[in-house]
Amino acid sequence: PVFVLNGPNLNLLGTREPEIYGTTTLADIEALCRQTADTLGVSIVFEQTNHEGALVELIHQAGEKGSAIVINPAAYTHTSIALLDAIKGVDVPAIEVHLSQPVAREAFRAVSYVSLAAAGTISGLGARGYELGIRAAVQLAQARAK
Ligand code: CA2
Repeated sequence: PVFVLNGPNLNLLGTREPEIYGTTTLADIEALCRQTADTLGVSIVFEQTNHEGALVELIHQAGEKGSAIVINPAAYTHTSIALLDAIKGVDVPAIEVHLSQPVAREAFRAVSYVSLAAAGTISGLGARGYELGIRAAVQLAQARAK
């Protein structure tokens, strides 16, 4: 499976700050991801957690049981060397996804530790970024398997 991982506060999507994050809920995004995976003939594991260590463990699981990672690390993007090291430590490609365009926002969002290990980043396209992220992740995983 492709592991689609979501970081802190993304469970609140669709309830607040619609001007930044839209009205789409995380359940809507999960449905879009499952639809995309079905179209591509792959399975997904879809998880959200507010805990940094839990994300580290999910990345490890993806390294053991998954073919690729699509991750929106949310605020941990800008702070977490632990997530960076976890992605570096597993042998599967990771695509970083953001709903908003972090570099166009506050200065502290311009830095991404996760980008140092990600194969690519999709930002600013809302929920559609997840679909594009899954497509990119599957292509990278298939290219590796050849
Ligand atoms: O644009 C993104 O996807 C972010 O990863 C979202 C994070 C933010 O810290 C990153 O800089 C960019 C925040 C996710 C929290 O989402 C909320 C949604 C509704 C209400 C409150 C928070």
